[in-house]
Amino acid sequence: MTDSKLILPRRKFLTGATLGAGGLLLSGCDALTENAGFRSFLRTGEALNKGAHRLIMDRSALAPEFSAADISPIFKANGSISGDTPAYNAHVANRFAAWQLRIDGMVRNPLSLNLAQLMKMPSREQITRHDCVEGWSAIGKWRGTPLGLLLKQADLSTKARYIVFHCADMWAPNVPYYESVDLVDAFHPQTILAWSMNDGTLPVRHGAPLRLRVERQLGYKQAKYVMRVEATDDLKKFYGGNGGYWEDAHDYDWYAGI
Ligand SMILES: Nc1nc2c(c(=O)[nH]1)N[C@H]1C(S)=C(S)[C@@H](COP(=O)(O)O)O[C@H]1N2
Ligand SMILES: [Mo]
Repeated sequence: MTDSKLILPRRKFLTGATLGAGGLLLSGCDALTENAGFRSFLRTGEALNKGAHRLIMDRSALAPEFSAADISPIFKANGSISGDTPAYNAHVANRFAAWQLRIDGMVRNPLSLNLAQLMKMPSREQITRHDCVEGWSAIGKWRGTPLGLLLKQADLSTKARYIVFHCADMWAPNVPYYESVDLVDAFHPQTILAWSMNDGTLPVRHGAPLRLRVERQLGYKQAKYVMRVEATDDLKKFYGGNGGYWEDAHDYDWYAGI
């Protein structure tokens, strides 16, 4: 037996060991998603769009977090830059003093919480990168209430499968912005309803008084102007039935994992 035959497998093994479990998992996913046949399989049909992509990812992994020095000096505001309805504008004028977040649907203990109550709860702070499908990214610091904590307080029903976020901004008559996530993302440790951005109160253009941060997904999932959080067993019950404004309007993937 020659030396090279002995050395080659050992070197392969060392590379694998150095990469670690996360690295190996990632390279496995890359190999799959680089395969054109598998990519088109992923995009086939609604059931697969909601399932296959999620199955090949490590759903509990954390999105990268950055340091204060990485925070973008300019963070673009995109989509709606205000809730811009008479009711929303009245809340802005009143500095959201009378505003309340409603948490209802498939919960045993529906909640109404004002901003002060939300801010008194345990919160999480994270510096993360926002990636918009339009091709820009920005790093910002977010602080907010973990969604999982709120859902536990609301006593989520065992029948619930998705969490829907109802937003203030209307894109057409009877067409508000809305978004939804499954329960894995709802209880992910980095999924928060943020009321602070870059150490200040959340600005109106970035979704005041409350916006979702679901850091393992693309920008359009980060619902701004969240007024109501509703637990449900079926996304077909809402608007166009695809789980979000862009999913209904433009065929965007419901699961926008990054
Ligand atoms: N309510 C609401 N949420 C929204 C949008 C919107 O138009 N309305 N736009 C989405 C898109 S496409 C992006 S990229 C981000 C932009 O967030 P930002 O304005 O804080 O950058 O918000 C998302 N959430
Ligand atoms: Mo976006």
